[in-house]
Formats: sequence, C-alpha cells, structure tokens
Amino acid sequence: MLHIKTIEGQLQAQDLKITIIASRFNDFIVDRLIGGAVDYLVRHGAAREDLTIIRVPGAFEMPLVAQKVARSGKADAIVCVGAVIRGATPHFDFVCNEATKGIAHVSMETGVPIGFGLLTTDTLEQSIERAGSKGGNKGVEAAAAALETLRVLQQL
Ligand code: INI
Repeated sequence: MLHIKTIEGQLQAQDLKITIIASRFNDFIVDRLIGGAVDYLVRHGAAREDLTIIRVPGAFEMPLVAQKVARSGKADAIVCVGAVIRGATPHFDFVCNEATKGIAHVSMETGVPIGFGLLTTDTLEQSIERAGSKGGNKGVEAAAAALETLRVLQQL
C-alpha cells in the first residue's frame, strides 16, 4: 500500500542457525518433509553446517524438545516436521492436540519462531500428497514461515 509503513520479512537465511525437529513416526513421509525444509533453507542462503536435525520419537515429544532448543539460545528459528495419520484410533486427536498446543506455547513463551510442519491427516494418501506431491510439501511451507516470521520479529 502506498504511504503506509509496511514491515515484511526478507526470505534470506544467511548466517542463521536453524534447528529442524522431526519425528521418527511415519519416517518415510517425514524424511520428505525434512528434505523439503533443508532444500528451501539452503536455497535461501543457509549454510548446511548451520542447520541441525533432531529426531524425536513422535509428534507428542516435539514440544518438550523444542522448548529446550528454544531456551538454549542455539537456534534463531525452529522448524517442526512430522506426520500424524488418523487410522482408526482416538490416539490421533490427543497426539495432534498436544503437539499443536505445545508447539504454539513454546513459541509464545520463548519468542523463538517455530514453523509448524506437522501433517494431520485422515489417510496415508493425504499425507503423501502434502509431502512433496500434488499438495506441495509442508516441510517447505514450515521452513518458509519460520524464516519469514524471524525476519519480521527482527524488525520489531
Ligand atoms: N506420532 C506421530 O508422530 N504420528 C502418528 O501418526 C502417531 N500415531 O498415530 O499414533 C504418533 N504417535 C506416537 C506419539 O507421538 C508418541 O511418540 C507416543 O505416544 C509415545 O509418547
């Protein structure tokens, strides 16, 4: 908009330390999300040696690990990637809710931006679609969101 001060994040990842927290559960999907996130960050200037990947058992464990990383001051931004697939169990709702709430809480509490790349789908096919096929790649989206948010925060 003309004449209105606008703050936007530049998508430059040079000199940033970024930690990707990834679940082992459904790892053949999650590996695609990690690949998407890494590829995005490197193409936007991140050095591979400034990226760290931490594997956790499942989505439920992500918030606690994200909290420790965020509090350590060792990451400018965090990207969480995982896949929770409904199947026939109510476990799905508990895992999704706790992971989602927990990740949001950690980001708010610490001020460290966290890209939310957790797929929550009814079927395996829907997860595959969002892990590098016709529905895009949620790992790329989460990395982009973390980077953009960090660059906005740095200007406020
Ligand atoms: N964890 C996931 O990341 N994805 C899933 O689909 C999933 N399902 O379906 O159960 C899942 N469960 C494990 C959970 O995140 C914890 O690791 C486990 O309960 C141990 O605390």
